[in-house]
Amino acid sequence: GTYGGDANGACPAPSTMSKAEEAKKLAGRAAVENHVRNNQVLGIGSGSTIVHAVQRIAERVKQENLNLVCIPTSFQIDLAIDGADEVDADLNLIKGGGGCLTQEKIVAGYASRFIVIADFRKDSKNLGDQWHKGIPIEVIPMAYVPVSRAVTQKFGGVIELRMAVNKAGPVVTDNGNFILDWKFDRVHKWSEVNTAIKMIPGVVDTGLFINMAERVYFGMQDGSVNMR
Ligand code: ABF
Repeated sequence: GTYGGDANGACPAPSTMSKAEEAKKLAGRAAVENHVRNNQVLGIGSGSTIVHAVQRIAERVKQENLNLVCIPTSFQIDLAIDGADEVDADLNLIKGGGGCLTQEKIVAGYASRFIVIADFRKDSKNLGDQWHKGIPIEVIPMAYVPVSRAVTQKFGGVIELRMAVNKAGPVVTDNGNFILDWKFDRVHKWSEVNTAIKMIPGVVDTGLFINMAERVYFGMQDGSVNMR
């Protein structure tokens, strides 16, 4: 596919990039138009797509004098909006290209409604069709070797410890943990795989978001917004 990834620093070709940026804006603004209401508590995710949603929220707060509370984590969130790295036909997601998967899952998990915004490059029938950087798994640092073995022995594929851009050492998450990127070699039953990986001692969470998204807004190349 055309996806080159941006959360990890790899850049797609410039023409794709601007189309994608425009598409992110479309998706982000459409979701805010349709779901944000006065007096809500909003959970806000991370990434470059969510920036456009936040800009639209700010405009609406001014124009419509909305009273909103926006927080990164809470147990009383009405609506959470976030980006994703890949979305399959059943609205299962891969997230965590930027390394914030655990916080993002907490926010999404405690929100009454979870809406995803993405550009057209993230739309896959099966996970892996578009995104080949794998599924991020956040691990307690001392466990990264046995967790890597356990995952690949059970489910195949290869696992890499995510390294800092300057290669000086592993990426350390906001929670003080490491990230493993599991490059799977085939389509799996993701719900079962997610549960099994979460049961491995040392795993904090996975970038698989199963049955969590209620709706996804894809900004398209032709200026339209596709909803799923
Ligand atoms: C967060 O930001 C992450 O889960 C995902 O990796 C990334 C998507 O970023 P972008 O919107 O920049 O593609 O949503």
